[in-house]
Amino acid sequence: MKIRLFVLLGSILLFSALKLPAEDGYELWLRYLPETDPERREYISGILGQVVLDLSTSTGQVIDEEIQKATRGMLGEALPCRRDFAKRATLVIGTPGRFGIFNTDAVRGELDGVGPEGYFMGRVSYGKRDYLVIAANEPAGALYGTFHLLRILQSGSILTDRPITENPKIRHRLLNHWDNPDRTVERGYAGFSIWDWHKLPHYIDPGIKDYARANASLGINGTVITNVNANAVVLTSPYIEKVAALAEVFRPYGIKIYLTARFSSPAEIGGLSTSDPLDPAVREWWVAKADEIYASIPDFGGFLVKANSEGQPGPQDYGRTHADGANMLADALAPHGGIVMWRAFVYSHEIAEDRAKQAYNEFVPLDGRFRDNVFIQVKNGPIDFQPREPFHPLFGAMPGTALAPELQITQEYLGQGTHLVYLAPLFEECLDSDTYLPREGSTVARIIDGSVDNREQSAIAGVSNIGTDRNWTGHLFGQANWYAFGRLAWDHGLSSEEIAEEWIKLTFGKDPFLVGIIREIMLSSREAAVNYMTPLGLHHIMGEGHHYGPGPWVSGGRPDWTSVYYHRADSMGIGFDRTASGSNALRQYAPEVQEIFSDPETCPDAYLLWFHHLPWDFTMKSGGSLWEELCRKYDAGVRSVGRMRESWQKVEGKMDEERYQSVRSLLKIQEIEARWWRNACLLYFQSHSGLPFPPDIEQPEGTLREYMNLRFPYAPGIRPTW
Ligand code: GCV
Repeated sequence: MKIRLFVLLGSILLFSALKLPAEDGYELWLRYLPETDPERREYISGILGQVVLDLSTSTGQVIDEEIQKATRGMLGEALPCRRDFAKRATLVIGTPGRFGIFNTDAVRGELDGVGPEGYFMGRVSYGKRDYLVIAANEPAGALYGTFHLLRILQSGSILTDRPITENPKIRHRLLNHWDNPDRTVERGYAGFSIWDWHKLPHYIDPGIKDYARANASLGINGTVITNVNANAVVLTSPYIEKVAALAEVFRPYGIKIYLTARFSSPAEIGGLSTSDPLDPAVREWWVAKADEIYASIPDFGGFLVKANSEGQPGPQDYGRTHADGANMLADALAPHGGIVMWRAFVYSHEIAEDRAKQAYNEFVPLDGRFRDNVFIQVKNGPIDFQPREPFHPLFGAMPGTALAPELQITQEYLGQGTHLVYLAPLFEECLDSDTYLPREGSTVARIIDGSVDNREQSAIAGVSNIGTDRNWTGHLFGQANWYAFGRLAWDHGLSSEEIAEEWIKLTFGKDPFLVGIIREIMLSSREAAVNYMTPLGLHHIMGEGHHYGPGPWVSGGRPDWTSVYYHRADSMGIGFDRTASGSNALRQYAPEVQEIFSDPETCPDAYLLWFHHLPWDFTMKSGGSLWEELCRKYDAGVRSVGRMRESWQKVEGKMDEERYQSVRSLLKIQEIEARWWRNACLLYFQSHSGLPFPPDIEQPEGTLREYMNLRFPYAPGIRPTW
């Protein structure tokens, strides 16, 4: 009996010793877990054991803090950096001028190819020894280099003999928060806004610093902290003081703060009778406002503007153009080095034109008329962040204007806070699209990074998925989308696979089995979502207002906010004809692109119903009919989620129970909701096609009426004012 008890107690002790400590996801990919492998510990202390660092700048100080945090975590002891050069240094970090080693020809030569935010990392001979060096021209570069090194050390990799030189491919790498002053977040699925306006400027939540660390670790160097559906209050003096307090926290991390500028601010908060951009008093008001902001925030980034779109005020209210509006703000910011991000997300139901064509029609005639410090911020596709869209035709069509892509990290149309959908493949698909403008090889990435038009200025924006939830993004895998955006903004040449692998190792650990399983789940997840939501080029068939769940039956009211406008299903067929026989949106693309998309035989299935209205019995590349293919795609989407769930079960015990269970539960919801999408959409489309479901798919349950009657009055993230 005693022996049995002993064995039992022993197993309990052993089990609890083996159980991995609980994690809530707060540490993101900067977990710095204890390194237990003695060889690895030795390797890490051989690099971080004695770091010599230029501590004279605030960025130097945050590098020191990060290295102490990393060593405390990985080695169990915080190792502070030295401010003076030491012969026993294991790593030297800094910029030219501070330590002699940075003034050697070796380092100077390496820095020749390094831009303002870039860095060199490699071994350099100095005196009679070799030192590992992270050298940069500016402190921010040294910080990025440090995070790169920490990523290598955390993920179980090693530094090779080959030196590393990195430069960001894009100059302004921004998050866009759609956060309102009342702390609600438009299309936010991770709680409330992290900006606590009520307590600012005197109280700053410690999480703000962790937010800055996380962004800097990816190279994100700017953040627009307010919603594009803007509130003028953020431009009033008390709010500028609050914004300045946040800017103080961000500065050492190389992050500039930006605000959304409500176009009607001069009239709303400035006491003027108009906000006409050609009115001298209005122009002066903006100049004075910019001066006021820069007096408090000398490194203020600039303004993001949504104008004459979805009810927002803009220059057209006064008969002026987008260029008039953007240039007025640009002129006010230019003396301070600020930029304007002017959004091209414009469309109107009053114009009898395919919504997909409207931004192009409005902006192309203005090409070359914007100031040098204006970027036109263009969503990846011509409608609105759908699970899949072809690239926006504006890319390549405005060679005289700097364009910046806007990607949506928050999953407004991709399962919101409950679905695991890894978005890097979506981002990559857009960035790698060849616009053929002006010639083959002019991918969206090369247009926006300036290489096609030899443009120095470049920018990219990602609509944030960050909120007050303890794990920042609601769904743990939402973190991967923040991570992927940041990494691609730095280097759009990285692949979704590489980024996924990096993130998994940093977030869950380097066990190859675990990495393999999770990578497979992530890489299949976006296509799964496309299949169970909007396969074959369908788009905009989600529930009304909240955009949560399926709503292919949505009709009535503004046509361009309905689903029937987009899928055009009837008894004959389905799809939006955007060829010459229809809206001819295809004409907005280069001839080479038109050639691929204009013929349903050559048009990739992925975009088929985006560009074509086809009969239900149209023969697909697979040999089956369009109707059968549509049913099978929806079904395949559901099956993929089933496989994702099964795969996830295989990693049980390979990570802490808390994070494992949280993802497990959400995957269950995802499978239920994928089925819901499939059933509701197929039952609806069947009401048009009148055809039976292929016998080899799981037959949709329920009735169309039941699905149509579902209501979600409290779905999260809806815009509060609408
Ligand atoms: C910020 C879509 C979203 C809106 C969003 C808008 C935009 O319409 O549903 O919530 O508003 O895009 O990008 O401006």
